[in-house]
Amino acid sequence: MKDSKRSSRRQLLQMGAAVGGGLLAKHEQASAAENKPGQLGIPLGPYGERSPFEKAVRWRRDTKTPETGSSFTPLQDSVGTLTPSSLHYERHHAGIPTIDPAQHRLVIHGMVNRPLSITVAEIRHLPSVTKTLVLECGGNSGSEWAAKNGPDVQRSFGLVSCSEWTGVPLRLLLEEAGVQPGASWVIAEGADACRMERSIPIAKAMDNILVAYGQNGEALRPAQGYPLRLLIPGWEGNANVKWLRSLKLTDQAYMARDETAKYTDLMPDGKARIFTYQMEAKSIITFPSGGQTLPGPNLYELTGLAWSGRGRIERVDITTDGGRSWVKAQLQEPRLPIAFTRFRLPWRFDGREAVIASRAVDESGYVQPTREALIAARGLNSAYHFNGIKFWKVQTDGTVTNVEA
Ligand SMILES: Nc1nc2c(c(=O)[nH]1)N[C@H]1C(S)=C(S)[C@@H](COP(=O)(O)O)O[C@H]1N2
Ligand SMILES: [Mo]
Repeated sequence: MKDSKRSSRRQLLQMGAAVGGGLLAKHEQASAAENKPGQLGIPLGPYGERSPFEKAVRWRRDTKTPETGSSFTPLQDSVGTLTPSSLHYERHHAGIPTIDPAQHRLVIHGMVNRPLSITVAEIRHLPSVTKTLVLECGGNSGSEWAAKNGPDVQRSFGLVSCSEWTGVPLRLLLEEAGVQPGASWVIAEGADACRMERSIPIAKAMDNILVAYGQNGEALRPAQGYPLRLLIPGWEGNANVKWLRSLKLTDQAYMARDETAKYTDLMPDGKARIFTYQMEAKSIITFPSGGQTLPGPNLYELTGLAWSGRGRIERVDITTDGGRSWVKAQLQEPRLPIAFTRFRLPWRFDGREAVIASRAVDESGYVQPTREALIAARGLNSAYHFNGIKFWKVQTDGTVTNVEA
């Protein structure tokens, strides 16, 4: 502990010493005239677009039907802690339905005293809550179970994003409907073609779930569930039903496809872990990461993102020697619970091969495990819920790859 504190302070001092010469390459020809100050720019527009020079896009694997599949957030290009709505990862089982909010209804029925059919306008007028929350697919980084050869942070870890969500507490709507004694589950159903369903225990439904209509200061994007979706803090993406149309109170779980055939973990003893909703602490170095190249030996800011479904990130440790020693990274404040926390560490690349990784610790004391520890506990049958430590290799020429390359 003491050692890691001292060495991170030493690295900071090194970085400080380099400011004022050495961090930036010399550009002798640079001049302000490049901006052509005499020329008018383009006109004002009604809805913003990013600079044409910015190229970060979601990545998707080809699927038989273009409507289904996943697209991955370019985490390596992210700065700060929020994901722009336009780059939020997507996971659709039956395409993105086009829903007119004036026609849409949310029905609350089953074991309730007063079945409700609520309009979107009514929901938007109820007392609201805004929370910054990570959303992560239970299948994110699932390819890491089989091998450590993910080429880059986007394709291996990009099924996670962080937005500011606004909505109504689900509890408020359930209390309005009057939950009958004995009702122990809420079955949520989407309005997409597959009518995706998930079963949610009543205790969580009465705790902190949002029926969200807002994302990053505007309405939800269609891909994120416009006009209404569930936002379940800390729980796997799949349970966060989009295009929400129905909430049915029952006394048993539905055993829907996505909680039986999918999003369960087959353990080595042949039994499956099921209803494993909560996502655990995880972190990933985004710079330097696979596919990037360091232009040469120099001081760099090593940075990345950490998050936990259980709450705040307490600490992130960094290794640059393959896990032999660890130092504490600086954490961006405020550290919001169940949200991206950016970590940073000044780091000198001296031209020798370096194997780097981050390890997150959350406020519950949970420590992000190694891949080996996860495999020892859960075997290799699973495709879901991988949160192992990810190592990148910085080669002597500055190229960054996975550790198997
Ligand atoms: N109705 C409906 N809800 C859904 C899905 C879907 O296909 N249909 N996909 C689920 C899965 S698997 C995930 S990971 C998240 C993805 O949310 P996003 O596309 O907003 O990132 O939504 C969940 N909710
Ligand atoms: Mo998912």
